[in-house]
Amino acid sequence: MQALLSVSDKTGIVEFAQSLHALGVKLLSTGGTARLLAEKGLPVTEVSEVTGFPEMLDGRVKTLHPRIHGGLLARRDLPEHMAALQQHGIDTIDLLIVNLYPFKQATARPDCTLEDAIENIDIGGPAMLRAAAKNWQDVAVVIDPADYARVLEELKAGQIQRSTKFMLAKKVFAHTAAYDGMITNYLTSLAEGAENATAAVPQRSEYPAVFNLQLHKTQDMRYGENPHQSAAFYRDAAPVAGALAHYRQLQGKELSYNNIADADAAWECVKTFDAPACVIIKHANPCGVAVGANVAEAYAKAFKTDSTSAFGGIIAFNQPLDGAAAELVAKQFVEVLIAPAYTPEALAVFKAKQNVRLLEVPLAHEPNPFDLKRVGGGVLLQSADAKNVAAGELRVVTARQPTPQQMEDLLFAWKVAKFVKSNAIVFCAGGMTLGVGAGQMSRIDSARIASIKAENAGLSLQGSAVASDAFFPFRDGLDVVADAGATCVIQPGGSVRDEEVIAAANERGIAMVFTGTRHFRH
Ligand code: 93A
Repeated sequence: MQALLSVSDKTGIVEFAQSLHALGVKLLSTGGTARLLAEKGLPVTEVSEVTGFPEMLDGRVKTLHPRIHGGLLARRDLPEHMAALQQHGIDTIDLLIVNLYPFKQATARPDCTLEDAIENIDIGGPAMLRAAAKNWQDVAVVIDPADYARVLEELKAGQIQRSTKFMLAKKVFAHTAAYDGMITNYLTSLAEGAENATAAVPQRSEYPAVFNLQLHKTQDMRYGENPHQSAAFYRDAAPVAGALAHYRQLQGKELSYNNIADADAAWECVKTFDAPACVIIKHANPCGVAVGANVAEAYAKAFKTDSTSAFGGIIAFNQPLDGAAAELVAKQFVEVLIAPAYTPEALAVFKAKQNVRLLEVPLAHEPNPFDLKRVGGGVLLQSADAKNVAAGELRVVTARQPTPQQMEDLLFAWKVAKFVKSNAIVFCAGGMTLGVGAGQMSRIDSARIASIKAENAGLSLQGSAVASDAFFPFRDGLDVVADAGATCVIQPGGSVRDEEVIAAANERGIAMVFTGTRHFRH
């Protein structure tokens, strides 16, 4: 058996080669890798000895040769192929260990010139990788040092398993595709005139011209948003810490498309609170959000906001769900529960309700790197709305100052409003939502709906705090929330009629705070 080793990332390569040698595998290698192995006393044949050509053109041509590619591509089951190898005196290469020039690291350096980048484009490596992966039944190809151990283990046991070889080949094509994507992204994101620059070339935007998201399908769904639509869940190759994609389903029916979308909305919202919190989502909007002394209290408060809509809702907690909270939740019809953990008592409560989907997601606060939306013929890409307003950015614009209690209510309402579809109006008090107006084309209608919902729930808005995700364009919206009983308001400000709205707030004795930040959500 013959192995060819040619790696830029030399992590673990010496130990791996030593083990291969101990198993009687013949070692073939390129310049730098061969030197390293020889230094460690390993018998290694240089590729240049096999090809009869020295490494040429500053290493640009090392392995690009029929003696190498013949050994990789020949099908062992075809006598004609094997006869051709014999005729030309070519040995088979049965194991290929390659990783590529570090293009990503090179171009991440601020002083990287176009020439540096170009020199870091690997040609021979991907050619060998693709050859070996194409011939996966006969050649095992290892691109990732993390796979060295598994390959060795199987070799020691006799041979590399067919399933392992197929897995390794798939990894290669994913890798070379990503590698080419990286090169395209880099080149297409360079500022104009880059081809003539000799110094480091700046990149134009954090968004490359070719969008190269690495996704893996993890789940096929029975259907999409509606039963006549097909759907699947694709997970980022490396989801950020705390993302819903890390979920582990402990019980319950299969998750649907809408379940996952709503679970994400619930989880992203509940994660923004430090105190024990509960978020109940219906059709992508919060219909109840609350904090409490514990998760049971948070749930009880959140449920009160809109117990009618909470039916069949998606409920998330930011702290482990305990038995007391589980007993309360189990009284309502719930589709999905999300929590960082479940106590044994909580699990026992849901044992009798096997239809309830329980998701466990490790809690962490790394923001999603971006947000994307499908539009006809393309996608819109933006950074995620990760902004949390800082105390220093708040500006009281009215004669009346909010009391510390009002300020607390306002900031709570502001946090919730970010997760409500625009136009969003959110009444709150005492760490809970009282009325949520969502997804209306007019802000005044959202305000009316929010107050009607509070009334329907039997909740008083007297002395409440209200958040508006964007500015009030006219004083009419403010009048609606004041009529409903709100005594303090939080909103971005920035309307041409701010003066009119501030005057209205002063007239009605309301304290109003501007955040300077808008939270549209569509
Ligand atoms: O410059 S290349 O594109 N031309 C080649 O023929 C070639 N063959 C292997 N780069 C080539 N390689 C790459 O060299 C490998 O993919 C690996 O990253 C690197 C290992 O070089 P060395 O063993 O000299 O450190």
